[in-house]
Amino acid sequence: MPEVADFPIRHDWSRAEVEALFALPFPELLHRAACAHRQHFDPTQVQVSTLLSVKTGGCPEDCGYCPQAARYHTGVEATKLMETAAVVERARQAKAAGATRFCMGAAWRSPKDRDIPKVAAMIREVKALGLETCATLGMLSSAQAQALKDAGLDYYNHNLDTDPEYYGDIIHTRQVQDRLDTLAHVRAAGLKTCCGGIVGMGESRRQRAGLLQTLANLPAHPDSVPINRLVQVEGTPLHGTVELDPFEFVRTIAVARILMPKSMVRLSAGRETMSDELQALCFLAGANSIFYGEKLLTTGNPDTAHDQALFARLGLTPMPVAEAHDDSISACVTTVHAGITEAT
Ligand code: SAM
Ligand code: DTB
Ligand code: SF4
Repeated sequence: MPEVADFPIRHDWSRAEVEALFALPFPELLHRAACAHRQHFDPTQVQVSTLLSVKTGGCPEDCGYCPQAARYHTGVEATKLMETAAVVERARQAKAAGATRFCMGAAWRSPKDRDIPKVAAMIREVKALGLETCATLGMLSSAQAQALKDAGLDYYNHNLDTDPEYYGDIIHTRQVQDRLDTLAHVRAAGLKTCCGGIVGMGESRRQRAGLLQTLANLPAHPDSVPINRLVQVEGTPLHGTVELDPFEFVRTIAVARILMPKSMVRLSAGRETMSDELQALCFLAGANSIFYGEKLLTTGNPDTAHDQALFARLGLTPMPVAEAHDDSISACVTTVHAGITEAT
């Protein structure tokens, strides 16, 4: 019986190593992921974020999965940037419902400089409610990243979305390097990064491994790693893609947890069509963050009452903000190791 190794923070993962993790027997993979999870987190706590689309639809990009791209006929109506007061009211409601982080999304390729003061005002007021703030607005210049940081932004979400090898099959209007440049600007401004991708877009396991390898080999592991399961929307090129095996989705969560043990791994888009049992497996595999609230950006998410009941049935509790990145929990791993030793 192999020893369960410790889970160091590494940035030099090879594709073969990541593929080997994917190929482990399911119980062994989940066990390793659960150990990695316990090294830095209390596995009963789940971070809870709420999303709001502050500017919907009409996007000039061609991301093949996205209902907000103007070129696809998905029925999503384009709107202008919301007024600050309306955004703050939604943030207040999210806080009252139990969210600790509020993420504002805009269907932009990148914000115009004239948009930044408006978004900055939203960030300042949402932050003043005592919520963590997150924004996802497309590509940012370094000056824009700094302006958002100065307004009180905590996290910036910008995804790699898929393996660099598969990227050209999904998006043609911006390159992987553009995304890496934005992430560098975000890190340089002192913002925390939220960066992940989508699975179930017809990629191979090797390409899922490539996405996670690329995320883990970034100069710093993203603080949050959203793993989205493709929400198939009629009118987008990816509508009709063969569904991913649910166990393969769980494996993706587990490998993300092992590669990035200190990051929040978010069970992100796609929960609305997941069973409670599948979500429970994802939490066992090391997911410790969700989007909470009945809408993502334009598509649905489980009812809050359903999520509250699921947390109660599984003995999960919302993670208080200060608990993130608590290194003092590593003793749990020792306990698990001891259990293995005794059992063998
Ligand atoms: N427009 C900005 C951008 O693309 O950077 C920010 C908003 S964009 C909607 C944020 C992320 O949502 C995308 O990078 C993608 O990972 C995710 N997303 C969009 N449509 C999705 C879908 N149908 N299923 C799963 N995730 C999706
Ligand atoms: C992320 O990785 N997933 C969220 C958030 N970051 C912005 C968005 C999911 C969008 C799902 C499709 C929609 O609702 O439009
Ligand atoms: Fe536009 Fe973002 Fe959708 Fe791509 S993912 S089409 S950039 S809103």
